Amino acid sequence: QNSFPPDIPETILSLLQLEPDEPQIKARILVCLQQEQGKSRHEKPSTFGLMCKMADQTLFSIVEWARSCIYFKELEVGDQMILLQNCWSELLVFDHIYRQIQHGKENSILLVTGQEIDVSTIAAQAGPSLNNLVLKSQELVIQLHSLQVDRQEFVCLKFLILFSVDEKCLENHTLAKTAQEKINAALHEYTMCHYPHCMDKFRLLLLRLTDIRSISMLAEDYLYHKHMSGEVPCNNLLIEMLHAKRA
Ligand code: DR9
Repeated sequence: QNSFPPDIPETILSLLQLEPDEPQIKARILVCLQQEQGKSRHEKPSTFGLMCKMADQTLFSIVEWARSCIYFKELEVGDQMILLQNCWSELLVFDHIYRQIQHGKENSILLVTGQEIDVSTIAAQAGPSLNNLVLKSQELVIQLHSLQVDRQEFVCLKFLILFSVDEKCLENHTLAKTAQEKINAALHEYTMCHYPHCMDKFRLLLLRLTDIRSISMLAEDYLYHKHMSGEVPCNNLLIEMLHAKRA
């Protein structure tokens, strides 16, 4: 495959170039988790604690990605905060979902660390809320897989999630509106050109954003309850974002 196929819209090419390097992120997070395990020599950190750290670090790299994004980087910090507070959990969920699509196994999930966890293990260890979350996300993985969502579409959807706020909430209405319109148009053109046999792909892809939204809301609720029962480690970016949104 050519790395610069001429028939990919310019906007999508520029988003592809901003894609973070997954092996690099994986390595960084692994170091972070090792440090975490070294810290508490007496009591082994819980699975949950480590998973929180992992999600936290993933969120850091998502924020870094957003700050490098076209349009986003031109916004004032205030507007950037509004956008990120609105979508951080959706971006985390979508990141997780896309990793599962690439993983391509229904009976296990793949973490950013490269660790593979059997769904049966989760069924045995997790409570009902977490189980429901994993189940719902596996269903979405299957749907998106059967839609054959590709990397170009993935970066567009990520970008649409980042800008999925009523532009009236922002100082810079025009820029946000332009960003949404540009990506929508690019994604539409791309799907029509590359999947002509599936005229509806654009619409079907956008519909799935609703599922990501609802899974992310369940995930926030789950995390909030864990936080309230004192299980989430402190100094956690996830919790900070959770509070910022509910405040
Ligand atoms: C807020 C948005 C966050 C979205 C984050 C998506 C990325 C998270 C990536 C993967 C989640 C992997 C889940 C791994 C399961 C590990 C094995 C297991 O089942 O451990 C059980 C342990 C405790 O379970 P419980 O909370 O249900 O309590 C059980 C009770 O004590 C006895 O009945 O669960 C964990 O360790 C889960 C850690 C998740 C931490 C990440 C925080 C993010 C918040 C929500 C995650 C929802 C993920 C669903 C996938 C989209």
